[in-house]
Amino acid sequence: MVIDQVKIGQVIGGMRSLKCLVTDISYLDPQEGIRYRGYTLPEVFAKLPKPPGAEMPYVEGLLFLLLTGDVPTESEVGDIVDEFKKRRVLPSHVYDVIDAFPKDASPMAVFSAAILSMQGDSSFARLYREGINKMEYWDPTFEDTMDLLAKLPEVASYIYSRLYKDGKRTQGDPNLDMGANFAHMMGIPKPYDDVSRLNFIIHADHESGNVSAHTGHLVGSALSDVYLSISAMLNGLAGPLHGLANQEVLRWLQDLVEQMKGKVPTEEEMKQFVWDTLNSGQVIPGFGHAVLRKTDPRYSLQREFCQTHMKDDLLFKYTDMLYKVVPPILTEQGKAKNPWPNVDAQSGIIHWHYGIKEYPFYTVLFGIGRSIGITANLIWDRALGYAIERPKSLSTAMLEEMAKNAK
Ligand code: AMX
Repeated sequence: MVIDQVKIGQVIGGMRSLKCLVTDISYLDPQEGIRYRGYTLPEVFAKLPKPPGAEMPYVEGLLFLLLTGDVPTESEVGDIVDEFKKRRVLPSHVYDVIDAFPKDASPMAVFSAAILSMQGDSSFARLYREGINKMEYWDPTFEDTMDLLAKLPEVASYIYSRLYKDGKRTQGDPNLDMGANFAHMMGIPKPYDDVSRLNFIIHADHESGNVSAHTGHLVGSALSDVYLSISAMLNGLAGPLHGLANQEVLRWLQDLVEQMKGKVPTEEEMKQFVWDTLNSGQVIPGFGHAVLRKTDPRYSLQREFCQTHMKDDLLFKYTDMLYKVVPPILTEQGKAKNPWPNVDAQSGIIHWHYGIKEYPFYTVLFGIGRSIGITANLIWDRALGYAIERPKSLSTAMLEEMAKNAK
């Protein structure tokens, strides 16, 4: 049955909107934003169990929801929290790998390499070598997922310490869930535990056609294990048009703060700054989206958090003014198909507020969250026996010939 037609514009234009992937984990509606297993993000945040006293749900509960489609009970979440605690400890060579990078290395490159360095522990790779039945592939993929997700906060916080701080290894706290433990290892007090939970949950999945999710699926489709697939997807996430955009937002805002000598600009001054950026041939970071055609609900959830916890923050005031000023300007300019803000317009300023001032690290935080959705997809890819990817390429001359014949 035909479900789509392929246009030349899509073939040379990044396969935009081509219906050629399957996932049941999430669906991105252009008007509504992402749904995880059928639930909008506000529903996810309302339904998932929360740690005592927390504003945001357990990240571990999201993994349960993405894998099963069911909202977990407190005790089901508790099981995953306990499993993660058992699997958190890093092999000592991971510290050596991180230490081997120069201090000015990209934290995404270090993150990707650190994950790759644990590939020798893959249960899937070992059992595959031993001849496991393909009906059982999903099981060691699940084990690898649990092992890797449990370790990501430890890896990331050590990269932060090594590249930007004193290089100390902070021990995880066995009493804490994933979000709170990450805040603890980063040495940032409350409510950064809730920031971590919020951040990991909203970044977890965005269908499977975006660069990071698609890379994870593509590499996994060759039966490469979870470590190889997640390391690869992080390299795509590191690109300026994808995960790196949140640091671009901050760099761009800091430029304006400098120009304004720390004052809040008037609306006119802000409009001028936006036009100057556009007129110099640059994009407005944090605005626009390949699929979305409205304000990103991930932006809105972070904005609500900022309004509750940091409404007097200077950068939040700037960001809020941009929300008012940029969409009409992008509409007037008439190029961007979506003039509304995306997730990245807001996330960097929250981490900055709580003391993470090293922007290159923001994409690592995105990467921890994104790993949850991609691994959930990989487990189902193995369970359903999805095929290795192999789309067909044509030459430009062939496309020209086809266009000529069509005329
Ligand atoms: N500012 C200025 N121009 C923009 C723009 C923006 N924020 N968003 C899109 N445009 C321009 C494009 O550059 C393109 O111009 P061109 O015709 O001269 O090449 C034109 O509008 C049409 O682009 P589009 O179809 O609306 O967007 P796209 O699907 O090609 O790209 C995206 C989507 C996100 C890369 C783009 O909107 C962009 O560059 N935004 C700024 C960077 C950003 O915020 N990235 C984060 C995305 C979310 C994520 O993955 N983390």
